Amino acid sequence: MTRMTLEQFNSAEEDAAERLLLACAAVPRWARAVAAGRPYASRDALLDAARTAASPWTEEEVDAALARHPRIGERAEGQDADAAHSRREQSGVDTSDADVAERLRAGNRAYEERFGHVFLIRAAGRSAAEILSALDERLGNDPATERRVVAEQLREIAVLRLEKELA
Ligand code: 2AL
Repeated sequence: MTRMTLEQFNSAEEDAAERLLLACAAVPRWARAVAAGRPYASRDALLDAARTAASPWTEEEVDAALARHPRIGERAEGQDADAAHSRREQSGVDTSDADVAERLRAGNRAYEERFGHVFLIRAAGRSAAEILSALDERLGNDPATERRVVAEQLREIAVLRLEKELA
């Protein structure tokens, strides 16, 4: 998944740097802000800047980032860099287990009915059981609380993806 070293990222064309960032989170203002902060002295400085520029994201930015994420349990198709990230992140979710697949389908449906958008969680490092338990718990959130949780999960995903891109 590594596409660039930090040195390459620092000296890349604006377009290429922004493209790499947009695969981490589909938020153009964020990608522009992080790209404009180059050069970064270290990976940590870059990751800090990525976090800062994402805190907060506007409601519209959260919606834009959300729209690029497939449901948990649904495999992202295609060659886009963000689809490859998604497949890797969801590799711990075993949908060949019929019980897991059915519980995810039901949970996703209940969540979407309650909140009006896809259930979003940083899936990397989480098993299906952990994800299902988080889904259950989050169904009890009020919409404002849930909105904050979603934004935080999107930030976590973005920063983890950036770490992978720049190993
Ligand atoms: C995803 C995804 O594709 N990767 C990840 O960490 N979370 N999707 C989702 N609906 O939460």
